[in-house]
Amino acid sequence: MFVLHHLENSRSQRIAWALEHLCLPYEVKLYQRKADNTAPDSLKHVHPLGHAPILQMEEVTVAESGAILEFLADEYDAENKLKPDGKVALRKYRYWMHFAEGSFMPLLVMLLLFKKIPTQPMPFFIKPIAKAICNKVIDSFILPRLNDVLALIEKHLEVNHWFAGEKVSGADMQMSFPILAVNSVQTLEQFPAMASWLARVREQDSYQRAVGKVGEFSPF
Ligand SMILES: N[C@@H](CCC(=O)N[C@@H](CS)C(=O)NCC(=O)O)C(=O)O
Repeated sequence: MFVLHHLENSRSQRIAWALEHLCLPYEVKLYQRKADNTAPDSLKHVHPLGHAPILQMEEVTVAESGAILEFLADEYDAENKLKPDGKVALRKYRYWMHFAEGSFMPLLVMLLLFKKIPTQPMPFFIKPIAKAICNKVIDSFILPRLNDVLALIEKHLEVNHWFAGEKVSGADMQMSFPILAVNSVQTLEQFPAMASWLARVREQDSYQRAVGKVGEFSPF
């Protein structure tokens, strides 16, 4: 029996989807976020960084959503339901698996932080300066890069049903979290291929079962 250490409203949703997709039995251990939205210290008893997701199976503890998906693919995926076996599909799978946390999520986290900084308590005369600096970073650095990322995803999904090509894979699971995060703050009207992909994701039985157990991401 797997234990999925799940922080509410978090990336662990990806792993619940993968476990459901592979029909593996698991128990969800839920952790509530602290008032500042960070993880409770109790998660550090499971892994030193205390970030979710963390998956445990007997004496094995795996952190990092990409590494967890790879672990499940290597050890519990005889039918290649998570990791495709064709050369081209595998290349796409690998690219998007890494892209999600390497190129996409850092921009979303930066955006969240730079939007949050000016709302924090500070001397009143500093606030407008903090706001101006943060807006400058958002407009000149984060948004242009985020727009490039979204355009690249849209282009890929215009000609690929799933991120790795024809079949749903771990790459869709990994990409689902940042796309849901974007979709939670803006409409995907400008990105019809991404919107159709998200609709297909939500139609998956395994996805619905996962959401039934751990919920779907919603903005803080
Ligand atoms: N790259 C890691 C990121 C893990 C991560 O930052 N998880 C967030 C939840 S979405 C977390 O635990 N945040 C709480 C905190 O930073 O205190 C992964 O993909 O697993």
